[in-house]
Amino acid sequence: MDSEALKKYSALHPKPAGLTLQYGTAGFRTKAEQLDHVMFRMGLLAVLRSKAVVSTIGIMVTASHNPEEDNGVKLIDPLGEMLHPSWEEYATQLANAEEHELQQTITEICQKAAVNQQKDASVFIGRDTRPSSEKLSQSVIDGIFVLGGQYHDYGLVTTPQLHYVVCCQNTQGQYGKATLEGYYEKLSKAFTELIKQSSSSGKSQKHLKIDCANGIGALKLSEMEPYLPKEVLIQLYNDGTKEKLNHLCGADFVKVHQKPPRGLDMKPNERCCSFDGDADRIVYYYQDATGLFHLIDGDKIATLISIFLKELLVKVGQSLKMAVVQTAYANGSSTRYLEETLKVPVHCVKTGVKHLHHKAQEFDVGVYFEANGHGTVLFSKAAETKIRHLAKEEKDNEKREAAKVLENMIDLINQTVGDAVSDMLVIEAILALKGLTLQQWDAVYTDLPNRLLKIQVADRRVIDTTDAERRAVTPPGLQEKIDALVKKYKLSRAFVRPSGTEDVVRIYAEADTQVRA
Ligand code: NG1
Ligand code: ZN
Repeated sequence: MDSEALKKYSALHPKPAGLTLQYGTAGFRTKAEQLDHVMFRMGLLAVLRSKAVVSTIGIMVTASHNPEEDNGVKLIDPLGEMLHPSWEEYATQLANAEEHELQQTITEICQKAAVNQQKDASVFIGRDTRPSSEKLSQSVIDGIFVLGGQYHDYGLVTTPQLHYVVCCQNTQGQYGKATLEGYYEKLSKAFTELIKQSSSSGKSQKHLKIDCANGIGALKLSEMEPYLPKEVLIQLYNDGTKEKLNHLCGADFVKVHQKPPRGLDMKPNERCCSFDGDADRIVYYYQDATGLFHLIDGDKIATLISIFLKELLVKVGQSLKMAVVQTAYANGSSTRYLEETLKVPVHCVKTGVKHLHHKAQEFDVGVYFEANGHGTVLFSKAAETKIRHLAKEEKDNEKREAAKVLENMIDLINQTVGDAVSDMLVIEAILALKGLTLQQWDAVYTDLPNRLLKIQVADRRVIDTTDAERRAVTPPGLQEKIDALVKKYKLSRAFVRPSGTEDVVRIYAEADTQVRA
């Protein structure tokens, strides 16, 4: 390491005095003007991580659904997963080191994490459409450069696209080509194959209105459109040419406010969906004939996908183990439907995609979604091999056809992370194949009335939780009070937990009526 160069470059990206930040569930996230030094230093860290695991590492500049003035950064591990938890602490240390401690902190990380500094390093970079993202990604590049790492700047990409190319690169192309064309080709080929088999011959494919949150989703969907079959009619709204990113629109806005986004004119029973600012979340919705708004959230998406996959798995007749992974925020009706009607095991884990992803890896087919619309499906290597073999060799027609559908689902789903574009195509394919309308999908179960609030307290860390964040162990007496309230109402459930991404405590409750919730 050239310590003079490090000093010189670091001085160009000074840390504001007294500022400390933490690498949380979503990496670093705060006002964009506070992040320049963090970007430079995450460039450094990406090089160290790359040397440590001798693979390409991804680094994404985005603050997802947060306001346009914010920004953030997160690292992507070799197979497209979130950064390993043991390195989150190094990220925090490096971001908060004072200028004169920087070199020493790097040396310490190298020792603790057994980084062989002689190894080559390779980093893939991506960014969202925020006005601050381009300059901030240049700061990342400075960090990579000063430690002698190689990099490829993918420029404007969705978060899931960067996860995808990182995975492709590190699996020597087994997962696909590490380019955006490769991504579009793989997904559109699988999608085209799938809807070929739909008898409604594209009828139900028509007119999907997509609210792109004025973000990257609009750009990337436009790029993808030429690859998609002609029958797919998507109309893009909030494409970022007029309004601000995430402002009164996007998946988070629609989910939180349970109302349509601004800038999308919705007619009764039209199929609509919203992406978030970096296109890793999606929710569907429609307005019924009486003007009532119906949200179809991540729980209903997980349910639709589970119904579809379960049918296929039964048809192929292999004993492949499928499960759904949820968080405490999953609506009680979805859990009950999955367990009691569909007879699929459901597991509840702590909030945060890394926990869901990790749990889902335990099954042959692991479906995971957060209620807010972030999720995907994971297939074990063994399951994938079996399915691909059956799709080619199976003599029984029905079994072979079912295996082929599963094979295309495997290719259509972005298994590295939740992906709004991929999830949207999965949902559209399932609706077409099953000939389902949004209303029919929505009617699979009825959500329990619920309420999600946040409050600011002096120190949110006084609340400690257990049982996948569903019970508070501290402060003393809190859980007993919640239990006493919950006992009074039918079908009720409530919990509080400190947020991992904001300085707030979240309060969730559901019951048989809205008033009781
Ligand atoms: P926190 O702030 O820890 O509740 C929020 C979301 C999560 C997840 C993360 C990461 C809710 C209630 N919580 O976590 O689901 O998406 O942000 O972005 O939506
Ligand atoms: Zn996002």
